[in-house]
Amino acid sequence: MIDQGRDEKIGRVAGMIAKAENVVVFTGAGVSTESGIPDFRSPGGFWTKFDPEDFTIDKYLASPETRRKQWRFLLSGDLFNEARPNAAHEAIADLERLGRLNCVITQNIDNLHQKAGNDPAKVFELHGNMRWIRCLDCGGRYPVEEILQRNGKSEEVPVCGRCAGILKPDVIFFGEALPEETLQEANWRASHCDFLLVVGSSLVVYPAAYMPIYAKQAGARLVIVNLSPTPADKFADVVIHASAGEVMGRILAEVRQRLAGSCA
Ligand code: CNA
Repeated sequence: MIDQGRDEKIGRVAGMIAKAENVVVFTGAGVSTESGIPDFRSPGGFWTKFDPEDFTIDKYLASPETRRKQWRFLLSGDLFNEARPNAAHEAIADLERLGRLNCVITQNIDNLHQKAGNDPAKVFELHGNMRWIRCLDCGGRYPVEEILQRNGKSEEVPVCGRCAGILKPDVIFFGEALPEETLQEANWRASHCDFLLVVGSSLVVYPAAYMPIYAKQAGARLVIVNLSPTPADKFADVVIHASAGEVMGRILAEVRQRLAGSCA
C-alpha cells in the first residue's frame, strides 16, 4: 500500500525524468533482492552466509581452500544463472526503450540489467560480472559456461587452458582495483547527467558511492529509492524508502503517462 506522501513523490520523480535531458540510473544489490539474490548488508544478506575474508584477493591467491570454496559456489550456479529480472529491472530497461536513459551504472555482478533488455554497451559494471572468469596470469577472459563445461562436475579447481594460471570469477574482490576504463566512463557520465536515480544501494561502498556525489556536485537532481536510509539521503532531492520493484513500476507508469500527455 503506497501512502499519499509516496504517491506525491513518485509523481514528482516521474516529472523530473520526463523533463531531464540526461538520465543516469545507479544500482546496487537492492535492485536484485526481489529476483532472489540476497544483498550484502540486509538481514539474511550475503555476509551472514559467507566469510568476507574469502572475497579478498590476498586470501584467494594464498589459499587453495578459498579457491575451492569459490569454485563450489560457481558449481552450485543457480543463484546467478537462474535469477530473472524483476519489475525494477524491467522498469529501468523500459526507460531505455522510451529513450529516457543515458546509461546504467551498477555495482551488481548479476547481469540482470542486460537480461531485462538494457543495451550491454550502456551498462557500466563497476564490480565485474559473474558470467565471466579471468586468468590472473595471462589476463584471458572466458565465459563461465565454457570453464564449467571443460571441467565437468569436477570439484577440482580448473586452471587457465592457455597458461595454466589461476582462474578467478571476473568480479572485484576486496583489495582489487576497479576496472579503470569502466570507472572513468561511469565517473564522467555521473558528472555530466542532469538526473541521477539511485536504486537499491546502501551507498557505503566506494568509489562506486561517489556517483551520486558527482552528480549532485554537477547540479543534477538526485533521487534515492532504497529500503533503508543512506548517507546521501540528506542531499537528495527526493528519497523514497520502499521496495524497488513496486516504486520503479509506479514511476515508469507515470513517466509513460507524462510522455503520452506531452505528445498529445
Ligand atoms: P548493500 O550494501 O548490500 O545494500 C543494499 C541496499 O539495498 C540496502 O540498503 C537495502 O536496504 C536495500 N534494499 C534491499 N532490498 C531492497 C529492495 N527490494 N528495494 C529497495 N532497496 C532494497 O549493497 P550495495 O549494492 O550498496 O553494495 C555494494 C556491493 C554489493 C557491491 O560490491 C555489489 O557487487 C555487491 N552485491 C551485488 C549483488 C548482485 O549482483 N545482485 C548481490 C550482493 C552483493
